[in-house]
Amino acid sequence: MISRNLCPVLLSLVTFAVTLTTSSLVLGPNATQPCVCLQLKLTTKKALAMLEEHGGAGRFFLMEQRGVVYSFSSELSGQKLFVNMTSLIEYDADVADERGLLSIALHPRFSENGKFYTYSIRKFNNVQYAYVTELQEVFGRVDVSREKLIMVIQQHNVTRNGGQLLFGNDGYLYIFVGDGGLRSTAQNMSSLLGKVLRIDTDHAEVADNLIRYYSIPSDNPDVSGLREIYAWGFRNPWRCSLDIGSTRGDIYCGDLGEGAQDEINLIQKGHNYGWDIKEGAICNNHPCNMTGLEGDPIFTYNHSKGPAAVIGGYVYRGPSIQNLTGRYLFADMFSKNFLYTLKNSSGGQWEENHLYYCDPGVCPCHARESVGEDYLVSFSQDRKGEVYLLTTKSFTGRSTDDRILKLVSPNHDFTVCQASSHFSLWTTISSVVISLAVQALSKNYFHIL
Ligand SMILES: [Ca+2]
Repeated sequence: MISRNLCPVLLSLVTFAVTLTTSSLVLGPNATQPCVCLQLKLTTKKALAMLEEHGGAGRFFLMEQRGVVYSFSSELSGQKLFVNMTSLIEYDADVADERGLLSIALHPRFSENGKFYTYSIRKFNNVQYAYVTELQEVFGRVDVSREKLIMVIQQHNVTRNGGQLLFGNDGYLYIFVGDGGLRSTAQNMSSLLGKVLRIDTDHAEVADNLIRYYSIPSDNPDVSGLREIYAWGFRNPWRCSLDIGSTRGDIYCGDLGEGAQDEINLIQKGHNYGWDIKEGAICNNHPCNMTGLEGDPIFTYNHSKGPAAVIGGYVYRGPSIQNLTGRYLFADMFSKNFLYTLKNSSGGQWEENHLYYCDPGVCPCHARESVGEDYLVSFSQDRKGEVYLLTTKSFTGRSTDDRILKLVSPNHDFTVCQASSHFSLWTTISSVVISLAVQALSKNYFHIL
């Protein structure tokens, strides 16, 4: 008799619980905004890059700023040390150091030739330089002592080191160099600082009676300056990426401003992106001489709400979050509640939206992480086009539980999680029923149940 009479109560409690949860389904803090869930993939120590090998065994490589690269299987398991460059580079884990190992790029035919490239900050005779080097995996091992120096660029400060490497659709290596802490360098065409450089690493050539391990692509722009220069006028390009779904090979880049505006740029050959004549859309000199500034940012934002540091991301090309397809995702290190998305509208305008993190209650059971108080320092994209956030708990290099979080689509229907929510839902229902029964018995109300 008890069970028969309890049924309507149980049913209404379950309906109530489901209604509560579905009311916030797939909506962010603002009910009109879409949101994404986060799945923990790896725990690391200040990782700044994660790459997936094209072909071969399909390994992943995870690069930590302190100078270590690990390899993982295609399922992101089986961690192995791949390269340790800690003794070569300048990096102080006790402070918020912007130096260290800042980028690696796999050669387009890495699975055949084992070649990859690094960008790191080092010292030589007590002077600081950005080093671009080539290393090679031979029979599963990388001998750091056999690295080839591709390029060495003097830095004037410990900050604004830039430091992205990537291979374009054209097979050439793109190198994103900060102004090195000396703002006048970005418009100086005799300096490699404050530039995007493009080189051919497959062909060595003789220059000034010396062999160098790269050549200049014949269609690099004619800039009446150093021939490595592909685009210029950058302050501190931080995290640049190739859109793997673009046949043109579009390259996007975040560029950190001085104190007023940060910006996102779409990199085009021979364009001047403004620094230090402009910061974002703001002119630094009066009267403003905009002659020759063709590289307008596609998006700028003010530092009006406090500290800001743009973190360039990726164009989402994964199969699992369909409403993000073709949108460029990026972030600011200090905006902890949302990502930015940019999409080129049919009218050619760039439309910006916020992408919030979902309430965990509407996320799949395996994807209920939150960014919390962590700082987002970089992004990653796998070969399928899925996007990952690289977060850290601290500006120093001492935190050990930094995270790699994969963006995951929220549920379209309410799902009770087997391990936790299912248990807690029934625990809640049971305790409510027992409490009602105890009250009923104690007050002799049993007949109304
Ligand atoms: Ca600019």
